[in-house]
Formats: sequence, C-alpha cells, structure tokens
Amino acid sequence: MSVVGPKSEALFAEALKYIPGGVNSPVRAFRAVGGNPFFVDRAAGAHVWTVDGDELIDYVGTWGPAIHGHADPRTIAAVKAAADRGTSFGIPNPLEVTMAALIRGLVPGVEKVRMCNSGTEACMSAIRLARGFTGRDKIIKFDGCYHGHGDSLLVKAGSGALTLGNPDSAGVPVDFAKHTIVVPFNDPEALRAAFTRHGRELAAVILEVVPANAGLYLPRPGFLELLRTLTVENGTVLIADEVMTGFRLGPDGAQGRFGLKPDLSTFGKIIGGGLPVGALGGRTDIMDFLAPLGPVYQAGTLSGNPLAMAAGIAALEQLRGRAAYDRLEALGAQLEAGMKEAARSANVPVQYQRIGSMFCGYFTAEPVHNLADAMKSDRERFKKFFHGMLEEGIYLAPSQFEAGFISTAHSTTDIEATVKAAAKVMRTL
Ligand code: HOZ
Repeated sequence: MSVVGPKSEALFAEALKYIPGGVNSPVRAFRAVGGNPFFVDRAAGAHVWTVDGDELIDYVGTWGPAIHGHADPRTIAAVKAAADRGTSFGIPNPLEVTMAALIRGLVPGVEKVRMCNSGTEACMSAIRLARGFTGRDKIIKFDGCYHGHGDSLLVKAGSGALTLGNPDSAGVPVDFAKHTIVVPFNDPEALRAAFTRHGRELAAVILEVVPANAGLYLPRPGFLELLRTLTVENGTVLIADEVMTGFRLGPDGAQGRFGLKPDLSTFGKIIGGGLPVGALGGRTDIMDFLAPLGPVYQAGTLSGNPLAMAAGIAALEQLRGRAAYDRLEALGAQLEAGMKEAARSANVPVQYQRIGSMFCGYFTAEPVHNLADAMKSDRERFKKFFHGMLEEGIYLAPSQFEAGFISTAHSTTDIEATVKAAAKVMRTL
C-alpha cells in the first residue's frame, strides 16, 4: 500500500503554492526521509487515518501531547464544555489557577507558574528571566538539545534544525549567538572547562534532562549532579526543559526520575492536552522577577487560554496515581523487547534506547550518549526502515533525530503488529 495516496499528493501540491515547503513546521515535510508527507483526516486513540483512507498505528502522538491517545474522550469533553463558555477572555479565569496549582502540586521545585503558548515561548522566557534575575548575558546549552526556536537557543540545536542540517539558523545575529556557549552532553570535562572560563558570566544552563531532539539518549551517572554543583557554585540558574518529558516520564518528569532539582522548569505539550500551550515555573524569588511584579517582561493574549487549560487539566487529572505510568512502562518494555529481537534476528546493528514511553532506534553498533554518537547512525538505513514501516501501516517520526511516543491508548495488539512489521522490514535493510 502507498500511504501517500492521490489526495495527500494533491493537497501537498496545493500547499506548496501557499505555505513555505508546504508545511507549518519543517520536520513534517519528510525531507529527512524523502518523499512527500501524507495528510491526516482524523485520529482516535493510537491510530490516525489519512485523507486517502489508510489507517496507521501512530508513534508520533502529535510530537508528545497525546499521552492518552488522540481525541481522548475526557479531554474532548472538557474542551467542548470550556468552548461553550467562551474561547478566550484576556481576563484571568479560574482554570489558570487550577492548572498552576496542579503543576505546583506535581513538580516539587515549582513554586510559581506562568502560562504561555508554546514550548518555544516557555524556554525563551525562561532564558530572559534568568538573565534578568542574574544580570548576566551568557548561557550554556548542550549540542543536539532543542529548546524551541528562540534566537539564543537556535545554536547547535536538535529537532528540525538538525534534521535539515541547519543546527545554526540563518537570521540569528552573531551578537546574540555569541552569548550561547555550546557544550557536548554527558561530557563532564567540557562542562567543567566552560564553567572555569565563563562561570561568573553565566546567567543560565538549559538542558533537556533526557535529550530527545537528536533521537534519545540518557544522562550518564554523575553528569546531572556535576551540573547542579557547578550552577550552585557560580550562581547560575539551572533550567530543566521538560517540554517533552514533563508529566510523561512520571508526575515530576525527567527531573523526578533522575533526582535533579532545577531552579526553573519549562513545560508544554501534555499540559495543553493537544492545544497550544507552554509554561515556565520554579523558585518564587526568580519567578517574581516577571512582570507585573518584576522587571522582566513576558506576556501573551492567549496565555492561560481556557480551552488549553481545560484540555491540559483533563490530561493531567488522568495521570494521577501510578496506573497510567505503569501501563506506559509495560507497553514500552514490550516494544523494546520486540524491536531488539527484530533487529537481532535480522542481524541489523541497532541501539534501541528507551525510557518509559519514549524511544529511539539508532542504526549503529556503537552506544549513543551524545550528539556525536547519534550522528554515527546510518541514516540511509533509517530512511528505508521508516518507509518500510509506513508501508506496513506504522507511523514513526520522519527523522532519525526525533523520539517516538507511546500512549496509554496503544494496545498490546498494536505493539505486536509493530514488532511484526519491524521484523519484516529489518530483513529488507
Ligand atoms: N519540533 C517538533 C519535534 N521535536 C516538531 C513539531 C512539528 O513538526 O509538529
């Protein structure tokens, strides 16, 4: 079957006339894997249906928000009820307070929360806040980590920037980028050296605690502890970007899982239940630097939007207790075991990396701990694998440098079908 059928092809041809590259976010254009994208008609649970009528098992999950699957009934009901009362007010509404209290209750280091409209905005605002709070300009980020497309952060960035070979975007003034110091992830010596050289000039270090925009790799023992020690010693604000991992890897995200206590955290995706959302939160003394209390300006017409708050609250409420996380872990483990066996029996070297419901398979025999390791993956093999899986009805992220997501709506049957498809496709690589 060809998943990119005539209706998708026609829509893409039309889109190319009016939308740069035919898409509103670059990775969707399939440039990393070749061919044209399919268009989606609808989605429910773990499945999406293309405009040409094909049904796919989806592991993109709208890039993370769909932890309960697509069109989750409780989320949809909450959005409908909120919409009946008005779609936007630009005046404080009670749902904003509920959301802030929920996040504060779940993430121990978060004392105050400011809502915004995307993960990009959250990270951009967190950096400005750290700069305003410390009176310093420089920041450290890690290569391959992606924190949205704010100017200071689009330096050696992952996700679409990396996928398309532009980890340093055009249009970012050199005068801005020079304040961003890039360090390899999981490299304690490089981190120490950066602090020795710039320690007292550093406003912030921002990291994905589990980097998931160059595929997926985990922090090595001791790295996060060193980072926390150096930031405390130098009065540098530590920002955990939990836009992808927040409320997915556990109620308190990757920071809870790895015992990291950041000063600020950024969130998005799950807390919007599939509607546009972002948030930053953390220590009161830092957060109170935000306007109207403090001198750091940050604002938004749609910030705290009632539909996004209602959807996010519905999503978070279903994550109370351990049941959802236990289910995600069991499904993740089933997929991991099956994918590893599929690769082994086809004699294809794969580093299958997973934490909870996030995963990535790199086509390399070498372990992957950072961007340099990730770049060793055989991307031609990935392309073939991606298209082979798509033809089998399995939709993986169309880039080697993105993570996959499992939802509570995936079934063991979905996972079995995925593993069966992978075993077949692996034999053709
Ligand atoms: N930056 C997103 C992946 N990490 C992609 C968003 C999209 O294309 O929708």
